[in-house]
Amino acid sequence: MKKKLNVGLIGYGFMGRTHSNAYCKVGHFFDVPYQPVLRVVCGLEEKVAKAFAEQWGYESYTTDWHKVIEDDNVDVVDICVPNNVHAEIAIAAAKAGKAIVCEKPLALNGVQGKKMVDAIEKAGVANLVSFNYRRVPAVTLAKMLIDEGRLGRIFHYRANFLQDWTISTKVPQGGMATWRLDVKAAGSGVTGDLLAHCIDTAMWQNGPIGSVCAMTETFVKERMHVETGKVEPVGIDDACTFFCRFDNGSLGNFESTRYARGHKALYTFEINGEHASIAWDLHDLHRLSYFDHRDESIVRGWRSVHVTDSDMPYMGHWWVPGLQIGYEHTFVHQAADFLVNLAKGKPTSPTFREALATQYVCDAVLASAKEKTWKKVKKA
Ligand code: SOE
Repeated sequence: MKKKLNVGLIGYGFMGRTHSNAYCKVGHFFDVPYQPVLRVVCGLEEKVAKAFAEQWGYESYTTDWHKVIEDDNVDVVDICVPNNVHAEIAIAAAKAGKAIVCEKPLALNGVQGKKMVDAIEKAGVANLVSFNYRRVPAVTLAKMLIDEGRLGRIFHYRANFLQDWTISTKVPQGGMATWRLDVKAAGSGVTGDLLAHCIDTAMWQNGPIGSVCAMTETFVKERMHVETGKVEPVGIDDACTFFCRFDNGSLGNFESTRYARGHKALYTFEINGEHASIAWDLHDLHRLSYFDHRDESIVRGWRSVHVTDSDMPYMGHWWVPGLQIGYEHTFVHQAADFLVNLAKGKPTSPTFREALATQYVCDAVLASAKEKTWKKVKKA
C-alpha cells in the first residue's frame, strides 16, 4: 500500500481542474511513492465548491482557505486562485509546514514573490510553481538537446504567446471568469499571464536573462468591472513585446498579445545555435522541429520529430509509440515529478525561487515599458 498524501486544493476554476485531474491520474501511469487523496477543495461560492467536490471526488469542501491550512490531515496545499491571493495563502501554508504547489505566476510582483520565497525557505517546505509547459515532452526534449550541446553556442531565442479573446470591448474585467483583466487581481496582463510561461521555459533552456527592453500597450482602456458594475480604467498590459540579453550572450525576442485575431493559444519558440536550431509550437505540441547543419547536405533540412516514442521524455508512461498525449498530461508529469522528489526530499523545478527569477524578469519588462529604457534584471 502506498503512503497517502492528502491534497487541499484552493481554487476550483480552470487550474483547479487541471491539478485535480493530475492527482487522479498520476498513480495510474507513473510509479509514484504516494497516493494523492483529494481531501478538501476550497472556493468562494459554497454551491460551486460542493459541486466541484462531488464531481472530482474531494472528501469535503469549504469556503474558507484558512480551514485548509489548519487541517492537520492536509499534506499539500495546492494554490489555484487569482494571483493577488497567492502570497497570503502560500505564506500561511509554509508556516503550517505544508508542502505547496502554486499556480503561475508566483505573485503580483517581485517584492511579494521574495516574501513568499523567504517564508517557504525558512519553513523548509517542499514547493513548486506550476509552469506546466516545461513538461510537454517535446519541450523537455528540446531542453535535453540543448544540454547535450547539440546546438552549440546559442545566438537567438525567440518566443511568442498569442491569443485573441479580449478584442471585444464588451469583455468585462474582474470576477471569476475575467479576473485576468483586473490589475488588482492579476498584477499585470499578458506579461505575467503568458510571457511568464515563455520566460520560464527560456531561462530553463538557455539560462538567466540579464537585461530587457520592452514596450506594452493597453488597447482597450476601459472595461465594465464585474464586481462594481461600473466602467473602470484597465490597468493591465494587453500586449507586450520585449528584447533581452541572456547572460550567455544570446539575444532574446519575446512577444505576447491577446489581440492576435485567429490565435487562441499559440505558444511558439525557436532557438538558433551554431550547429542546429529547434522550433516548437503548442498547437502541434507533440512535434519538435530540428535542423542540424552537420547533416550531409543532400539530406539536410528541418526534421519534424514526432515525440511519442517510449524513450522520449515521459512518453514511456503513456500509450504505444505513435500515439499522442496533450495539454492535461503536462500537469500529470508535474505531479509525478513532484511526488517522486518529495519522497526523496529533493526540490522540484521550478521552485518558488526559480519562479521568483521569472517574476523579476516580468518586473523589469513592465518597468522598461513604463520608463522607455533598458532595465537590468534583479537576480533571485
Ligand atoms: C490565459 O488565457 C491562460 O489560461 C493562462 O492563464 C494559462 O497559463 C495559459 O496556459 C493559457 O492561457
